[in-house]
Formats: sequence, C-alpha cells, structure tokens
Amino acid sequence: MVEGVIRILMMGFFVVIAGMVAGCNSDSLGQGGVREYYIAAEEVIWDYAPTGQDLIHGGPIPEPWNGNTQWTKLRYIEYTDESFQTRKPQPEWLGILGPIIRAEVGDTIIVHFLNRTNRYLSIHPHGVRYDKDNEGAHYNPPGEGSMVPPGGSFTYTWIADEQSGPGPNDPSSIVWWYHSHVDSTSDIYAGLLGPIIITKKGMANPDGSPKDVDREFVTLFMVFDEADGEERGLMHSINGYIFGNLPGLVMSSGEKVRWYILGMGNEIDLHTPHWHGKTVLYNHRRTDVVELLPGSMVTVDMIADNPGTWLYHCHVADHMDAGMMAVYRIE
Ligand SMILES: [Cu+2]
Repeated sequence: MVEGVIRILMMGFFVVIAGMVAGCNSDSLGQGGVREYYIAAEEVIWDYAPTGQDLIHGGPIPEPWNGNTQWTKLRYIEYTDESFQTRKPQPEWLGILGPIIRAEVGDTIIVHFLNRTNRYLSIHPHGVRYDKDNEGAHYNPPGEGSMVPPGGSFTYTWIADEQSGPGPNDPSSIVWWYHSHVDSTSDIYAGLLGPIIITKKGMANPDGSPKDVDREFVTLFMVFDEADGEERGLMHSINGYIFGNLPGLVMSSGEKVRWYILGMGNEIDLHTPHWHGKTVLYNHRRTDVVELLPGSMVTVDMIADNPGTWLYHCHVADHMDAGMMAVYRIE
C-alpha cells in the first residue's frame, strides 16, 4: 500500500514536470507573428552565363560550356499575394535560388504554394517545426502536402520554434534549406531549392532580418547535373552562375556582412568556398575557407573593411577550372 502511494505521488510529480516542460515549449510555439509567403513553381530557361563571357579571366566561356549555358529549369518564384500575378522582386545575387523565407523565433510561417509545372512537387523545409501534413516530403506514411499535383496548390504551416533558431554557438540568425521532395534528387537538380533564415527572438527587424548585421548574402555551391552525360552538362555554379557571371555581391566598406553558405548535390559536391581580400568568423574561429558537403548550411560573418573587387570561389581545383567562381566588391 505504501508502495502504491509512492507510485501515485511520483506519477503526480511527473505530470507536474511534464506540464512545466510543455509550458516552456509553448512560449516559442508560434506565439509570435505570422509571416505569409506566396510561392509558385514554374518552368524557366536558365542561363548559367548570361554575358557569354568568362568575367574572371576575360574572353568567351571556355569549352565545353561555350554555347551550352542555357537549360530548362524549374524555380520557386515569389508573388505578392494569392492572385499569383505580381512577382516580388528578389536580389539579383540570389540567382537560381527561391525566395528567402524569414522568421523570428516564435513566428509562424505560412507558405501558399502553387504548382505551375507539369509534374508533382512539394516544399520540404529543414529546421522548422511541422506536422506530417506540412512536411512536404513524399514517402510512407504520406502527409497531405507531400505531393502537389500539376496546377494544384497547398498551404504549408511551419513554426520557427526555439530549436529552429540559433543555438548557443550560433550568430543571431542561421540558415536552413527548403526544397521539393517528391522525387528529391531530380527536384533539386531541376532547381527547386531555396533558403530559410531564422533570427533569434528579439533580434529581428520587422522584415525578419537580424538587427546586428548591415547586409546579408546567401550563396549556394552546387554542380547542377543537366543529365547530359557529358562535362558540358555539369554546371559548376554559385547560385546558378559560372565563370564570374553571378551579379550583385556588392557591399559598403565597414559593413558587418553575414554570409549564409549552402551546399547541395552529389559526391562531387565537396566544396570549399574561399574569399580573397577578407577573413570571416565561423563558429568562433577565423578562416577564409569554409568546408561544405551536400546539404550543408553554414553562417559566417565578415567585417567588410578592405575596399576592392575580390575573388570568391570554390577552392577545389577541378571546380575552379570548371568556373565555380564569382567576385564580390567592397565599395
Ligand atoms: Cu567546389
């Protein structure tokens, strides 16, 4: 009998503890603002080198890519409202990536997705909290948003909870992936991928960007495989641009610049982004080269106080030769 009483007391104790833990969680479970996005998937002709020039060394794009820089891609494109008529402008440096989805810890993210392509697609987010129906990934057991048919739409609801936001060793904002996950491999190579940026609670401007930085860039290092079976179909790109064609990486001298660096692709996608001209702070250590594997998400900070035009490239020898290079400019 004494044993029974102890058991009951202990159960009560656990209920109280469980309630306290749940109470803590609910503090950050979608109790903040609501951020809504209107994103369509659309077919586009993408040009990996719109100038036709190797802007790093001068002269035309080298063989075998010369004349082979335009390919049919699918992209996530942001619109201003549910009519999906007016495109929301995005920074030119974002390139082939979908729009930046932002939230402050505590916010709820609502993404209205419209599939304007002729195949089944989805949006699967990393990092944020979701239930099965909002996971956006096609496998068993299926969720409601796992396959959006051609012409169909789905509204995803995700929560930027405490565990979506920066950890103890992170800066005030961090980056996560989102991508289509019906046939994940071919969806990603088609071009259906983009960044989510989550800012620490209390550290976000009204637009969700972090208060303690002056400028942000997102760059993806990925060899898009156009399944051509030849080297000319392997596009060693940064944000979908090769040989210095990535535009707009421009900042002002003295600014605190946050770089969100993303990797994706296959076993050849071992990339080592390298900045000339400046160093960055990465996980409390100083470097000017970052290691990236497929699926990687890395956030680093730079004090841009060395005016000039500087190379920004992958340091893997083969990838440099294939044009995985850009420049950034400090004015
Ligand atoms: Cu590389």
